[in-house]
Parts: sequence; structure tokens; C-alpha cells
Amino acid sequence: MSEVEQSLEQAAQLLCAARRVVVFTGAGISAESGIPTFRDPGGLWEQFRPEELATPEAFERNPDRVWAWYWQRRAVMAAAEPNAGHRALAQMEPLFEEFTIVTQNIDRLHQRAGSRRVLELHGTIFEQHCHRCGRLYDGEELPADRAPVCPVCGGRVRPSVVWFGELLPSSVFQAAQSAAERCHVLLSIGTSGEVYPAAGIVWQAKLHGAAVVEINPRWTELSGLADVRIPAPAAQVLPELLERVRRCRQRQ
Ligand code: BV8
Ligand code: ZN
Repeated sequence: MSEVEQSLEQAAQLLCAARRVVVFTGAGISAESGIPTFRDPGGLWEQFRPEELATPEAFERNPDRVWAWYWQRRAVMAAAEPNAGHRALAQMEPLFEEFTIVTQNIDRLHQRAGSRRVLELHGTIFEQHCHRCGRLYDGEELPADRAPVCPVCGGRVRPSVVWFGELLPSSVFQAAQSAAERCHVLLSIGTSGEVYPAAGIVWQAKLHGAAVVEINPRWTELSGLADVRIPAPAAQVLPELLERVRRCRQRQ
């Protein structure tokens, strides 16, 4: 039996015995939908430095440049389709008493695949708000190449994502922390585990006794925490994992 087969079987057994599951996802789960990751070779951060574009200082310094970069990414994400990994997770949800997706992604592909309980730790690219007064703006009538001026306060409109140096939405992060503390298994999928406090969710689950399964073709900052590592792409592994959990649920 190959290493992937063996680790798949181990992961399926852990899930079969679990009632409460957290799935922590990063850019890697959307890679097979054609959305570039951040830190893979050729990824986003190779072309741009995060501090140049994904910080409030960058936006205050050059709002149009930051806005245009996000608007271009928004178009890529809007044109992308959920892949077999997103869809398998959506079909896993009803097999458990609690199944919470905690994502760092801003592309809404989990929701478009049908997942109902999704916590977006870093916001979403499909919403915008005024950087000064917080007023929400619907995406349709906004320009592509410059950050609109808020007619209410004269501030600039920005994407509703969490930038480096910004706090995560507290109610979302608290819900993610409590799900992590309660879960029996945490799946960490497609994340390098380099960004905090998001990656702390995996530590929290581990420290509260959960079994940690990592699905990632590469070794990461979180691999040392994993009880089981499945070194393969998410869109290949997750449909397999779904089938095995379905079969074991039928035997129960
Ligand atoms: C905070 C949204 C408190 C925007 C993102 C100095 C000052 C202030 C803060 C800090 C500082 N120094 C460090 C920090 C903390 C900082 C941080 O963690 N920095 C890191 C880089 C060291 N964190 C913050 O700033 C956070 N806020 O700390 O606030 C505070 C406040 C004020 C002052 C002090 C503290 C906010 C962080 C949120 C940043 N926003 N995104 C946008 O998207 O543009 S982060 C960005 O990285 C994305 O959200 C992304 O999800 C996240 C993590 O990356 P990954 O998802 O893991 O993606 P990556 O490319 O890295 O990895 C992909 C993986 O997939 C790889 O392992 C690859 O092998 C794998 N893969 C590839 N293909 C597949 C696959 N796996 C499976 N299947 C495949 N097919
Ligand atoms: Zn405003």
C-alpha cells in the first residue's frame, strides 16, 4: 500500500470515529481552481511583496495601486469554479454532528461548493467598505482601476479583507477558536501555516486533544503537529476521503 493510501486509511478511521470536525484551509485548496497561492513557486508573493500591497499603510500610500491589484484578483476568483476538493468537503458536512470550515481564503469557493458553515478569518474579496467610515459598498458599480471615494466621508473604498497588521474579525475568530477547542479531528488543508493568529487554530485543536490530519504535497510549519500527513493534492484526496467516511458511516 502506498504512503498516500496508508495515510488516507488512517485519516478515514480518525474521521469515522469523530463527531465534531474542523477543516482549516488555505490557498492550496483553491490552487486546482486556478487561483495562484502565495508562497508556492510562481505564487503571488514572488511578483509582489505583501508589505507593498496587503497592508493598510500600502493602501493609504497608494490606494489605486492596491485597489487595482485586488480588483484583478477578484476577477480571477469570480471566474474560478469550486474544485473536487471544495465539493467533497461540502458533501462531508452532513456526515458529522459539527463540521466547521475555518478558511484563510477570500475567494468564497467553499460557499459556492455548497458548504454552509464557513468562517472567513481573513474576510472576502467580494465585499468592500470605506477605509475611513466603514460604510459597506456593493461590488457591482465600482471601477477596476482606482479606489472609489466614499461620498459619505471622502475616505477611500477598500476590499473587505484582513491585511497584515490588521486584527481578524473578533466574532469570527472566537467562533473558530471554540470550534477548534471542541473538535475531535482537525483537517489542515493547503496551508503553509505561516500566518498568525490564523495558524494558531491548529495549535488550539491539538492542545485540546484533537487528532490533526494535514493534506499538503509539501512539508509545512504545521507538519510537526500532524498525527497523519497525506502528501497529495486536496482535489485528489478529499473525494477519496469522502467515500471512505461514507462507507464507514453505512457500517455504523
Ligand atoms: C495580526 C488576506 C494583530 C489578504 C492575508 C508585524 C506587524 C504586524 C503583524 C505581524 C508582524 N509580523 C508578523 C505579524 C503577524 C502577521 C503574520 O502572521 N505574518 C507572517 C507572514 C509572519 N499576521 C498579521 O498581520 C495578522 N494580523 O497579527 O493582527 C496585530 C495587529 C497590529 C499589530 C500587531 C499585531 C493578519 C494576517 C492576515 C493577512 N492577510 N490574506 C489577501 O489575501 O490579500 S494572509 C494570506 O496568507 C492569505 O490569507 C493566505 O491564506 C494566508 C496564508 O497563506 P496560505 O493560505 O497558507 O497560502 P501559501 O501560499 O502560504 O501556502 C499554500 C500551501 O498550499 C502550500 O503549503 C502548498 O504546498 C499547498 N498546496 C499547493 N497546492 C496544493 C496545496 N495543498 C493541497 N493541495 C494542493 N493542490
Ligand atoms: Zn466613508
